[in-house]
Amino acid sequence: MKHLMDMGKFIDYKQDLKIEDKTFQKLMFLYSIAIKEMETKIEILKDEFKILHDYELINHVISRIKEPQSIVNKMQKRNLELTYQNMVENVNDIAGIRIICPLKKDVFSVKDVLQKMSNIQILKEKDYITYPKKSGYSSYHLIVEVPINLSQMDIYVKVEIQIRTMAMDFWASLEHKAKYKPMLGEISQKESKEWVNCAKMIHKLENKMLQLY
Ligand code: 0O2
Repeated sequence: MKHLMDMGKFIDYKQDLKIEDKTFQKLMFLYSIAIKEMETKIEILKDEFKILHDYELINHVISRIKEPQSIVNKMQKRNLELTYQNMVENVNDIAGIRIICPLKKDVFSVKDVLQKMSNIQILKEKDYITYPKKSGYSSYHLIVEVPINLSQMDIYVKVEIQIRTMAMDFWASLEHKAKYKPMLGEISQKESKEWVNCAKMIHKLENKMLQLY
């Protein structure tokens, strides 16, 4: 099994990381193929449940390649030297896919199916649904490796998959805008507490609606 770091023939990992360089673009290209491969698998799963089982397991799927500057910021925040090797080995969410499910039980069904897929490797799991983050954030995270078929070899590339309900996504999307990319400076402690309260309310509402459903 070969990994991205085994692409030394095509990628010079010893160079310093520069987001405008060809090497950076080559790596982003490989991450974008991994996204396409994983997205296809998830779309098939979505359609299988819809068509064969008459059940909406997945509401929608979104994907993105992390912004170059966000990659650099993350590495600097972790005091990592800006090299391609450090990027490939330590930044796990360059290729990211988000799966939005209607209900909490669907989130766990999706992760069970992904865990059983024969051609992907699960590297890491974080269950922020059973154990939400201090911020109130809820989601199920998987770091997986997906094989991409290149002309000369198959390579396993890391993809972060976030699985969450529509209600969790509603909270996370707004909170992310407010907290992670602040236009008007840092948010206050009081505001942070309010976000946690909102997460708790959403959690309660979601459980209540699930019972009704
Ligand atoms: P963006 O803009 O979404 O890319 P890892 O190497 O994956 O183990 P990491 O990256 O610290 O370590 O993992 P973590 O905290 O499990 O997950 C990071 C991602 O989860 C974030 O990506 C967010 O997308 C999401 N996330 C984590 N905590 C919160 C939170 O409190 N609120 C919201 N809204 N989202 C959160 P990035 O890189 O921060 O940003």
